[in-house]
Amino acid sequence: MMNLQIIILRYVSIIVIAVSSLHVSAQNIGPADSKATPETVRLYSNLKKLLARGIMIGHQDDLAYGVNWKYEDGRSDIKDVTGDYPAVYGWELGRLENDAPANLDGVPFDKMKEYIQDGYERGGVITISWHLNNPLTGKSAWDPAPAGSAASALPGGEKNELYKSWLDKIATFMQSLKGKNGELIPVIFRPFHELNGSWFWWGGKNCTPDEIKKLYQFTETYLRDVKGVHNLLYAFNTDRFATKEEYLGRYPGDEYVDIVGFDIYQRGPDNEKYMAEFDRTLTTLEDIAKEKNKIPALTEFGYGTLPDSTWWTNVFGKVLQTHHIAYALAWRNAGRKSATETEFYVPYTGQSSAEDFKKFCDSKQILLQRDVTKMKLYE
Ligand code: BMA
Repeated sequence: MMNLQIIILRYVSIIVIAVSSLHVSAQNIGPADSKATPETVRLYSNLKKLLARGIMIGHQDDLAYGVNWKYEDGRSDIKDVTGDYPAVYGWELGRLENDAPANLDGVPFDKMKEYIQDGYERGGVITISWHLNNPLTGKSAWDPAPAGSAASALPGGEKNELYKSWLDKIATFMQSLKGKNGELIPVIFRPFHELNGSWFWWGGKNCTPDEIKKLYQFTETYLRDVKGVHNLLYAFNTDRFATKEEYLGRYPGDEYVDIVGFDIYQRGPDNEKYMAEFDRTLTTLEDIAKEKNKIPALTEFGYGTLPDSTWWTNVFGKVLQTHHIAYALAWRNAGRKSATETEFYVPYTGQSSAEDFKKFCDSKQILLQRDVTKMKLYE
């Protein structure tokens, strides 16, 4: 009798262990959305494979405008300089929540849709950020006051209905992105970025870690389970950070995240200081990604107006190319913003770092459009 009990117990525990390990591996093989479309699942697994091959270069608003030009069909500052488009195309939905015809940087949403389709048809990757207004005050993403803005958007909060109506518009936009055969275009969605800094209402001192975690979770579950949006991979991203603990302090949980990233800009001429910090944060990011089985990426980077003609190969690339991340997205080439301000992060023809950028991009490890077209990331 005793022996039989032991045998049964042994079998039961073997079955329990087998089932739970199946559960763990099931969690690890697919994206956070278990109902993600086939193209989205393929992009997810191909991004993981690509880590061994190279790093894709991306650019925000690349097809819409550059330094000294706007809305010229087929044009791109990266293409002007290197002969090829970027592999990753960044776009931004801020003001979609207000039913505005164009985003906060003036890009019309209908044009943006066409650019997204163009990039996807070429085999490129699409990522979208959202500098959404403060739901509590109606002012911009940079309006930190008053505390409680993030909590107001949660269920039970006074702006939850308003926030849901914003997400309805995000869902409609995402579900309107279709390829030639009617399939949904996969998008790496990057809401609530730089959430360890205090410049947005969703970050740093302006809300508690618990509030922003809940808001990230609510946003994703609402889009996925209520609105049925299944063409998104979710990127979690901080700004520069000091420690792993800081990085994970506002992390919503493994079941909500596909891509882990951070944003870092070089500010000022101290290359050594920037390189040391960039190297350290990339190493920590890779550790976190490995531990959590996520895809690491540099979700925004740049050195404003590129004053160093060999920055790409001597500074940025020298560090980047010792790491394995899926992509690095340069921020937008807004060009002349006012009499005193010009903004760009990749060179345009004739800019002093243009030759060096081309050299950097010529490296086998650095991937532009043509490289990823060959890799067929959606198949
Ligand atoms: C910032 C600048 C702004 C822009 C904002 C959102 O870094 O480029 O001009 O409005 O991003 O795209």
